Amino acid sequence: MIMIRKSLVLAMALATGITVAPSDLRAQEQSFEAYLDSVAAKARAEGVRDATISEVFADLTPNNRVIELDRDNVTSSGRLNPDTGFAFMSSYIERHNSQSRINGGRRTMARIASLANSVEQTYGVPAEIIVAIWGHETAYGAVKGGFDLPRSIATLAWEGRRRDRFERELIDVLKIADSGVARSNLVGSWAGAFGNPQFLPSVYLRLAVDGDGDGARDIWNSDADTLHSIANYFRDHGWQAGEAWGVRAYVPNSVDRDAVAGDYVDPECPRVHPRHSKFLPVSEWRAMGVIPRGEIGDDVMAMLFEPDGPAAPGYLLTQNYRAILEYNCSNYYAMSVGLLADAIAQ
Ligand SMILES: [Ca+2]
Repeated sequence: MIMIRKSLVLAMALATGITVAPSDLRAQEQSFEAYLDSVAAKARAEGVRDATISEVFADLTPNNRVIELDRDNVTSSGRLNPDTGFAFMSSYIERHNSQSRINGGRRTMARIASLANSVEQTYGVPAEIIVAIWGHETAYGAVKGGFDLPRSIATLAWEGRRRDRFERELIDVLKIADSGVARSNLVGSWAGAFGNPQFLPSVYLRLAVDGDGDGARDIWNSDADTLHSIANYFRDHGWQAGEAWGVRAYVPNSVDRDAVAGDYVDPECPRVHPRHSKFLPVSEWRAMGVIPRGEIGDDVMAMLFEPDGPAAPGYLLTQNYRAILEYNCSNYYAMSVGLLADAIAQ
C-alpha cells in the first residue's frame, strides 16, 4: 500500500507539471537497483544466462523522460466533438493519412511487390493492410524510436503503474538478448515497442517470423521478416482472408441506434468497443436502409460505427477491424490503418 501511495504522489506531481528530480523517482519502496536484482532472479529462473543479464542491465538507470511520456499518454486528449464526446475522427485521419504517407505506402508496395504477394498468399492478410501498419508504426521503417529498450521497460516496470505487464516485457527483452540479438539493437519507443512493426518483446518472442530464412528474426532491417511477422500477428488474431476490414456506408436517420447498440466489453480497452453497434449480417443493415459504399457480402457480419456522429460518414466494420484493434486498441488507430490501406491500394 505504501508503494501505491508513493506512486500516486509521483503521478500527481507529474500530472501537475512539477519537475521531478531524478532522486524523487527513487521514491519507490525498492531502489531501482534492488528491483533489477529481483527481476534478474526471475529471468535466471526462466533460463536467461547470467552473462546476458549482466550485459543488458549494466549501468542501467531509470529514465525520467519515459515516466513523463507515460503520464502524458494517460492524460492528453484532442479537441472534442460535442455530439460524441470524443475527438474528431475526420481531423485525426486527415492529419495521420497525409498524401505523403499514402505515397510512401504506394512506393513501399512497388518495392516489395513480389514479396508482398507471397506473404498475402501464405497468411491471407492483404499486403496493403500490412504496409499500412508499417506506415503508421514507423513511417515505413524511417522512425523506429531511439530509446534504449531495457532502460525504458525497466523504468516502466519499476515505476509500477503497470508493473505486471512491463516486468514480463523486461524478462522477455532479456530473452531476446539471450537469443543472440545484439545489445545495441535493443532500441525502440519509450513504451517498449521496437523494429519496423513496433512489437513488444513478448509479441516478438511469440509471433516474429524469419521470413527470409537466414536464421534471424530481423524485424529491424529485413523486409521479409517484417512483412511475415505483421501478417503472422494478424493471422494469429483471427484475420479472415478475403474479407474487408470495413466499408464506408450511407446510414439513414431512420436507423434506431439504440436498438442496434453493442454490448461487447473488453476490460483492457473500455472506451473503444462501446462506440460500435452489435454485429449483424450486411443483409440486415441493408434492410434498415444502410447502403455499403464498398464491396462487402450480404452474409458478412458487420457492426456500425459512426465516429463523428450520425451526420458524418458511417462505416460497417467486420471482425477484421477487431483484429486491427488487437494491434493497438484505438478506434483512431484502426480506422486510420484501414483507410490508409484502402488509399494505398487505390
Ligand atoms: Ca531473417
